[in-house]
Amino acid sequence: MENRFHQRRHDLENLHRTLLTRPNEKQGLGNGIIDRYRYPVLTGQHAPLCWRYDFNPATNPYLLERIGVNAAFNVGAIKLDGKYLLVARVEGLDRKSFFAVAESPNGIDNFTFWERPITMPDTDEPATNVYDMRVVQHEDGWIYGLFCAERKDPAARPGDESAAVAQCGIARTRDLVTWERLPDLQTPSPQQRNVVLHPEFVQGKYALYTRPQDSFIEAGAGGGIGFGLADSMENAVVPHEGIVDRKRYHTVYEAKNGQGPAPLKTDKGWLHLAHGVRNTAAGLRYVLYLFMTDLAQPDQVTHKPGGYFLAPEGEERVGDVSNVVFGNGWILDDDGTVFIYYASSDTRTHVATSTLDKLVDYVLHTPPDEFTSAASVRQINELIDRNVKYLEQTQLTSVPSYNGVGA
Ligand code: M1P
Repeated sequence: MENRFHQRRHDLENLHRTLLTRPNEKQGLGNGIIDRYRYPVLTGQHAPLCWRYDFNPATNPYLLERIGVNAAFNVGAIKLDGKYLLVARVEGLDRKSFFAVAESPNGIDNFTFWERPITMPDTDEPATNVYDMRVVQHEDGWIYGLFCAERKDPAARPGDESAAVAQCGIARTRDLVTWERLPDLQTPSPQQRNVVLHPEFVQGKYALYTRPQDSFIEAGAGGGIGFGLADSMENAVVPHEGIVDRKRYHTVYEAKNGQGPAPLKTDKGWLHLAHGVRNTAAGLRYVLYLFMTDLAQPDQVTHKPGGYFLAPEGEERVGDVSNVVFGNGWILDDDGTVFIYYASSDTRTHVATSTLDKLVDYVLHTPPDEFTSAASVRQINELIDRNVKYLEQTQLTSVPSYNGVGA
């Protein structure tokens, strides 16, 4: 018995070590906008064995997993002291999510959770579930974590055990270890999810991207990525929400959308990552898109490519909530590399890399959605015309990329 215990412990530790140290590999030729990687960077299986197993043979003679971890996804991200840090939504088998930090030396592999999950202080009204933290280094000197704090709907009909209220929880820290909890954000909307703090003051105030919603799931009438100003984060109140990026019929964000992480500052404007949701016969489909807002007025969209730049592919399409990609964390490195951390199907976390220059080029020069099939065909014809002209001028019509017939 003792031997079997020790053998199992040895095997578990080996397997875990192999997973944590597995080198990631850039995937082959993609669309040029991003590079994908072969392996997820974080999964439930990355959770330390010490969180899951009681290693005392007297109290766990079969070395059973005592506390299982189901998933690690929807991560906030920040680079601190040269380390790439993800604040993951870790979900137990009991469906409760909590936050835990995983660090990597290079941003693409070797992610290892810190010793303990984050102990997040509560407010006077404790949340049942917390998830999807957006981590932002604000110019006021604090690192803020904004996340969804979910509670049972006090107005739920008797017997309705699913009705919930989502609000924006706020906490701040200097080191991601010790967190000071602040009161939840107050807005005119009955529910809030996907709230993100802008990294700089706007008109001398804290600026927040919001996502007003009529109910727990439906964005409803207020639908879109909202924006509002708050005097303070210690008692954050957004008295008025304007809509920055509205949901719209027959787009990839026709059902709802939400700001991803805090936008990145570029010399052309603020670069935003967001998720868009549409309904299908197979359920909701979540994809990621990019847009840009004005440097002085970050609630004014200046450029927005049509469609998505990242959608679930292959194994990413399957998980606890299939056909979903969700991105609430990215890191801009000193050399201009952008690490986009996205989760697939509410189960695991991946990285895609790009550069700020490439993403800006994509956003500035990709045709916008013009909302009809006819307009999409016109855009393709315009591109073909430009290509024909260019290739004729440069006499390169025989290059393999020119594969139109009868143009
Ligand atoms: O299940 C997909 C996502 O659904 C919610 O996002 P949204 O509010 O935009 O619909 C969130 O619960 C998110 O965590 C989840 O990944």
